[in-house]
Amino acid sequence: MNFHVMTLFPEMIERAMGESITGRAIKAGHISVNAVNIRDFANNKHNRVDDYPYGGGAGMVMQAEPVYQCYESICRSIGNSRPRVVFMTPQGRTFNQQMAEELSREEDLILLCGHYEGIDERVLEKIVTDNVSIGDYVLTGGELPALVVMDTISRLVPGVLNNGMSAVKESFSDNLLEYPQYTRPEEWMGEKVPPVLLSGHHKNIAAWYREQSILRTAKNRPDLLEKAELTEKERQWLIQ
Ligand code: 6GU
Repeated sequence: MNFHVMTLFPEMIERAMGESITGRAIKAGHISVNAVNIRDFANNKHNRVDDYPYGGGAGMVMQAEPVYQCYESICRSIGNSRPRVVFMTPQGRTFNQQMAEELSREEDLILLCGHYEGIDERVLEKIVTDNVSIGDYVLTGGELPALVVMDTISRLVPGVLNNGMSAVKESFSDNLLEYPQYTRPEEWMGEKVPPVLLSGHHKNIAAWYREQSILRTAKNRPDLLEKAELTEKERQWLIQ
């Protein structure tokens, strides 16, 4: 997976993606991150890329031309292919695991990060294929959302996670939240690890995990529970 990020803050993207699991994935060649500064495509000597909005109103608007030239430059760098362009905007569709799975099948992805009050609609109409938000709150720019989207996609790319299973069976793939985890010591601040986990009885352990997942989902995300595939016995157990 090759990520290309159009941004006014390329260091924010490079620094964050260079750490931890995504950093290791870059070094191993499983993913690449190409952060391109939209300001490098400003067409005036002051390197301005924003201007006042027509019609008035608060704030500034990013101009169409620098964004478009930045996009063309990225496309030229990958043999004139035209990858999907994901515009990070609070007006977009709310990002979820299913969207991440779909996007992870692309070879190249362009992420466009807005700033100021927005971007001139005309360039958005020309290049954007997907409008994506990360939730119902407003951030100062699209960089953090782009990082969220790239991180989520990266861990789905083959080879990025060491354990081949861990990307598959986790929260949201089955609409159930993860069960609680414990490690040494066996007792901490007077609190013991649930005895079943020390029993070595794998069938009982699997049943306990399932039970805990269902309880957690019922408590924190009842909306997910409606979509989860519970047996009739499990549904009865939950309402008793
Ligand atoms: Cl994608 N951008 C901004 N600026 N704010 C957001 C967002 C995106 N998603 C949620 N809030």
